[in-house]
Amino acid sequence: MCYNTHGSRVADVGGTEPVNKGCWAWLTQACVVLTVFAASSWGAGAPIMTSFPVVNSSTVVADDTTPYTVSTTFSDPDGYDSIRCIRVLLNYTEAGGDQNQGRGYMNWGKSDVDVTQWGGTWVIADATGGGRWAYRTDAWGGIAYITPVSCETTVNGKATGGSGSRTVSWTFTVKPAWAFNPVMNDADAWAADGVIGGTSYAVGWIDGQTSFDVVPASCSTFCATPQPPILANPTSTTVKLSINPADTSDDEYAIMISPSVGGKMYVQADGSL
Ligand SMILES: [Ca+2]
Ligand SMILES: [Ca+2]
Repeated sequence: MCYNTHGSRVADVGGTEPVNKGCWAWLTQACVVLTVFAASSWGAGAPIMTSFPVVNSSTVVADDTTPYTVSTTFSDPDGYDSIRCIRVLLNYTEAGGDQNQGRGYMNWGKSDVDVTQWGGTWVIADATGGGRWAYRTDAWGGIAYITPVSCETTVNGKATGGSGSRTVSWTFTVKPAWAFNPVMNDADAWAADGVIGGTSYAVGWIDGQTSFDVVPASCSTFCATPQPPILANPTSTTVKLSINPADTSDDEYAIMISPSVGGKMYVQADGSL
């Protein structure tokens, strides 16, 4: 579910999603879930996400050396010049408001005012392709889990007077502290257009749809396709889940529910989402 708030000052808070009781599914390492996004306009003038944020590898090695990118695209019916800020936050929805669960926060903006609009401590630099980019150091994981490296932006379509889009791609490396912490992750994105203090459309945080896992070293073996998990004792708020006895407990497992609940879909070690 996506959010769009017209003409408002949307701070770094997320929307809420309806709670759904969904079917259970599960994943092993490097499994990718991709949902086709049917983009639709929320009203004239507002930016529209046309490409979900995605990390360029389904398995990320936490060696703080291998570069990865996370990219997203927004279009705007007024042209790409209308878009003034695009942000990406790793595991934003999964954090459920607990900033300590974020794994890094980067953005792109037309100016320094755009990238620092919501406060906090940022390291700011020029973006390749124009504008400025920044990464936050004092919250949402800071630089404990990633080393931000660079940012590149490209445009397509019209600058003004018609639809145009902007793609932003941030390059980063991943630190060992992120390995299996948690196992499964995604990137969430946000955008705004117009001018601060004037007419502006702010698109609330949109949950990424492509998961990736973070591992301490390159995977040397991959387990076979697992059997369905075993569900038992369902109540209105709980269910008991077991690994299929045909599978080996020596493998690493991640359990996912779908659709997500409040933007959270992966079961943590303590059974919570
Ligand atoms: Ca616009
Ligand atoms: Ca997310």
